[in-house]
Amino acid sequence: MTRIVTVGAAQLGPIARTESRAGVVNRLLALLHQAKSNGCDLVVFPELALTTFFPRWYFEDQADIDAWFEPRMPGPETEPLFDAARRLGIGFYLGYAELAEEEGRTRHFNTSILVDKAGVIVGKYRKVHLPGHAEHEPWRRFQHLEKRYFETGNLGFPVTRAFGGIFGMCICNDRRWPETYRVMGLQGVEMVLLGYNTPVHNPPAPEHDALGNFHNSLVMQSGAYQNGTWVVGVAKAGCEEGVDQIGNTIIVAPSGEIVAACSTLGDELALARCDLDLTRSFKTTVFDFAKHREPQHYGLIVARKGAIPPP
Ligand code: CDT
Repeated sequence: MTRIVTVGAAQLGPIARTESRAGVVNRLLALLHQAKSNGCDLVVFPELALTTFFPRWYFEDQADIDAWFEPRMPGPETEPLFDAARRLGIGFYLGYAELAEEEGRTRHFNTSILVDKAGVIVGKYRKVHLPGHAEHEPWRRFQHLEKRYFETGNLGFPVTRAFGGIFGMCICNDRRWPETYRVMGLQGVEMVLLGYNTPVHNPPAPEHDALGNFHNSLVMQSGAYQNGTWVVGVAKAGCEEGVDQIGNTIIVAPSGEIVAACSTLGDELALARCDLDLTRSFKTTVFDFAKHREPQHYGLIVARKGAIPPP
């Protein structure tokens, strides 16, 4: 049996601070059309794909912060994406900054949505692992203020039935954590979609800078193999407002092998015909969780945040 989903990993090059939402959406539409003419069912865009990566700057005024967020999805600038999805019959994953009115207050999340071929939102995810810091740190050449601008996601790692399979989402730093894939793996995920903005230089650990692409591939390839799932990881790449970001957009098979990759740091589509049934030979053999996983023998369950057992 084969269940083929043809996926376009739509890497973006840099987005300037002054670039309008409408201008960015035109770039996304160009990639969507290119994907459709190459037979894609689904296109994956990066994290925070509608603007420059704004957490690299320190803002105090709430209005200056909120200007980067979308109060509605679709909104006036993003509606053309949904219209095109409907007209072309192609789905997409989109990362954006979400302003939500919930529990009687305004909330800020780093969010992604999954839109089906009818242009309907069928899945939503809010980033759980927020990297960086909450206060201005002037010693850094650029900031990484995700902990200041976003709340921790409150939706867990849900999976969605779509495109003939079981789909999950995560965002950027989530991809470095095995729990991300395993929580979705335990729900039978067959394809994990994710976007990222990853600076080449990490100010607190410059000794890791040369390993950026290696770590990027390492975490997605192991997450795929250890859970018998496809993983599609898509960068916002290149030199954005003076900060170099890695590219290395890849599509990873359930075997852990990379089957498609971008080769530039600009707007580029990498394509793969992904057979969701390839997940079977991993999920029913070496990673048959029901048969071989032994959670009752893993010892102390450390569920508290940051908890490390005493020496
Ligand atoms: N956007 C994002 O999550 N980026 C992080 C950078 C980590 S360094 C603070 C990442 O894990 O790629």
